[in-house]
Amino acid sequence: KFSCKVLVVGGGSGGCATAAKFSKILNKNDLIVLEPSDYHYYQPLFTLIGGGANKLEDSRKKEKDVLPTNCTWLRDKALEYEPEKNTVRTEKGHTIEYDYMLVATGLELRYDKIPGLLQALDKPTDVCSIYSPKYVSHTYEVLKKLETGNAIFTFPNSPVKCPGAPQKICYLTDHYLRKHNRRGNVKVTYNTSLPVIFGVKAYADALWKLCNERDINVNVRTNLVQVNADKNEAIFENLDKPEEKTTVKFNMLHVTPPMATPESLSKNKQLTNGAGFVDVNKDTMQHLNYKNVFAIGDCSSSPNSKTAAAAAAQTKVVFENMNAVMKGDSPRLMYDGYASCPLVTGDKCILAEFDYDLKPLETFPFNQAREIRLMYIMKKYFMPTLYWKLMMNGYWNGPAMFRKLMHLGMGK
Ligand code: FAD
Ligand code: UQ1
Repeated sequence: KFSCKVLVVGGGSGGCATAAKFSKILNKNDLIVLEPSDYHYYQPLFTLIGGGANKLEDSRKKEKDVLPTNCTWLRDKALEYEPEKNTVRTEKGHTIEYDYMLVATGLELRYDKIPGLLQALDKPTDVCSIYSPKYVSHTYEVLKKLETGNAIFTFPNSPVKCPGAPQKICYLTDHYLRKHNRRGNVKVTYNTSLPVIFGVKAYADALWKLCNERDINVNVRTNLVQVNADKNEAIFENLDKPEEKTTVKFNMLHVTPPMATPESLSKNKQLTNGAGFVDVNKDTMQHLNYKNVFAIGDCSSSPNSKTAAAAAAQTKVVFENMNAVMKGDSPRLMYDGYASCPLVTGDKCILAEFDYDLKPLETFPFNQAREIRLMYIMKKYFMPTLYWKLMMNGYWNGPAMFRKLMHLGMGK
């Protein structure tokens, strides 16, 4: 049995960044991070690994080197949450008692939800996926040998992390094929379950234009339901007419899997909403019923776009508000829903930044809805350093301060 003042469940982007902040004010025994993995991945690099610009090793560090030294790391998994008793039971049979808990378990990849998909990915075949460290490197292998036929990219019928990534890998494929004079022989198709190409109009307009110019076919409300890797066939349903199924032959199939919060969390109806997300106040990130429980990142019910950039903007809010509650005050700091998605389009990038109202909230004082080379350089070379050196050490709360500086006090 363990007990602590602050328990952080999940040592990914949000959990680790916030634990780093707490490690500066708490003793080692007062701060427990519950995290089963040996490695911590910088997932935003997966897109570039899929496109061949980076290697898997570039995206990973040992969890022990990423977590703050001044915390107690339990290499174990949360199995049962008992918020009325302030305890969590773990896979290895321990009970952890906490005064305050931050849930940061992220979203799980549910490749298993699509019949035939796991068999296809585990073989390997012409099916690939940048979302998992297990499959991301194979994406570039499939791309390298793609000469002719159909390249198909999917977006599932579930909430996802980084909703831009399913189309970034599509643009990277198009770019690669053009560079190698193969584009004329390959038909590129993006099939999305969503009714739109992107949730923010300014960026959606730019992306539609780009798809038209590059001859990328976009089908909305189109959902992958089955993969037959032996025959190189994918089956899609029309979400508006579910009885209407189409079978398509592919030479490359890039799959973004359905995602969900871990079942150990979603089965707890006291902590989560109907969709399985930790039921928090979207401004303060505090749980609606348990005032000593907060959530950060992909597993929270706050209706922002699920990105590491959003988790970064939430760390300060969560940290300050948990501290306020510890002092007997009410949470005061408000999260504005900031999320960012560097939409890599080849060797350039459209840097989408927006808030809860799906209105652009851009850091730089120029229109970011254009493809800009400098934004790609930032994504590839600057963001990883910012993540490992600043965010993972509790020093990055998102770019709000720079945005204000660059707009010289004008605007938000
Ligand atoms: P994670 O970082 O996923 O961490 C969750 C942690 O919880 C994991 O370490 C896991 O092991 C642990 N955990 C799970 N279950 C349990 C349990 N039961 N008990 C204990 N621990 C548990 N974001 C951007 O901002 N920009 C980008 O360009 C970008 N691109 C992306 C591209 C791809 C291909 C992917 C996959 C993601 C991308 N993201 C991007 C999204 C970003 O990686 C996530 O939004 C971010 O990591 C969320 O942080 P988190 O802490 O909520 O979850
Ligand atoms: C960001 O803060 C962040 O979190 C660390 C990302 O995830 C990797 C991003 O991709 C981006 C773009 C931001 C926003 C940062 C700037 C400087 C605009």
